[in-house]
Amino acid sequence: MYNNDPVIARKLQKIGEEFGIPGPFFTYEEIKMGNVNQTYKVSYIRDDGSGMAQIKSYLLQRINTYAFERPAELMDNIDCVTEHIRREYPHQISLHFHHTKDGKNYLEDRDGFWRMSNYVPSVTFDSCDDPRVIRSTGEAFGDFQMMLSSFEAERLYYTIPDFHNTRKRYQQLKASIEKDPCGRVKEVEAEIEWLLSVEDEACRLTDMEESGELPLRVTHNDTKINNVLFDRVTHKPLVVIDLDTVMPGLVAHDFGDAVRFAANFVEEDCPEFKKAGLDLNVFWAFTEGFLKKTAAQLTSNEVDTLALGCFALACELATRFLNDYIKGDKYFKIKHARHNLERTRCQIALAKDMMKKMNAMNAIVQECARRYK
Ligand code: GN1
Ligand code: MG
Repeated sequence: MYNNDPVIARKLQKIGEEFGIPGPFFTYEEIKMGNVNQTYKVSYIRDDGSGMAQIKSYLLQRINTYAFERPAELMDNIDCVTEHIRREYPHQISLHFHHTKDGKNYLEDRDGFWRMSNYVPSVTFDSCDDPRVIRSTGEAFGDFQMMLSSFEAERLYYTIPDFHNTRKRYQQLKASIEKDPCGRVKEVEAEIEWLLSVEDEACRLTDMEESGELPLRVTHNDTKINNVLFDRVTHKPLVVIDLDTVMPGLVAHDFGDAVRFAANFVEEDCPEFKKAGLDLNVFWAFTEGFLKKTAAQLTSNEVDTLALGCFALACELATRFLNDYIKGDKYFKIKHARHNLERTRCQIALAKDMMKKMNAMNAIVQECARRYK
């Protein structure tokens, strides 16, 4: 806290003022969690009512406008969705965004596009093999989707069009390979070759979506386990966060993205990519939690595509990381030069392992769906 850069502190304090948050400003801490937006926890000193000082914290985020080209629409989506949840499920903890003097839930200045929300004291997990936490994560994402099942999808903007259109992701990758702007293609020929060899299987879910075989729902679309906040003591889920990509989508997108992140033996960017693979125990626990909340409402077509969704999402993320590597690391935040390449290799190793385990994954899905129907 004493290492705060005074220039950044002053900047964040000024933004807080724009959102009507009075001083005195105490401290800030950068939360290095997401790969796209920049997040700070900012803390202020408050009187607790008896003259004693207490700390009150908020979350301040700068939206990455390279990823989100129309951030005001995104904030509109978040407003609609959180309002719906607050109205229909008043006991559910939710995110509240502060408004500026001109009534907007964001602030645009020359440094970017900012938003400010309440800070929920909690703990998050980047990885976890405690089956209770994993089952709860499945329940939290299942619940989130069910809470939005009565929300009219047409009210939402597509914050990133074709976000889970795996075919388009492949097309974008191929276009970058063609241009090879940084001369990196030579180095990643093996990765390209493997990804192209499974293109049709990776895109099968997208093809089914396009042909209308699967219902469109309102989905979260970024279901990493660290987007669920848990109680610090009981480890019960409190709230699902990061609503930037809440849009119409498929249930298998949410299921698949959660599994490819949480059920990998290693973290998403592990340099020892050969250790990546699907932990069937974690998969089982997540599937149980998710289907406990959703099975009654899912069509049998949807259930049948859940395991495929995991493979599709692992391949989709591999194409996105590789595309970004080839383009010179423009989209995802990187910590070192080969970060996106390591992420790519990890997703490919995971997808290969999923191929081997597809029968087991499908059997687990069917068994849980039967149990919770
Ligand atoms: C990005 O920023 P974060 O960590 O919430 C990305 C997801 C990826 C993820 C990979 C808007 O999410 O789609 O799965 O990185 N979000 C966006 O770690 O592109
Ligand atoms: Mg996100």
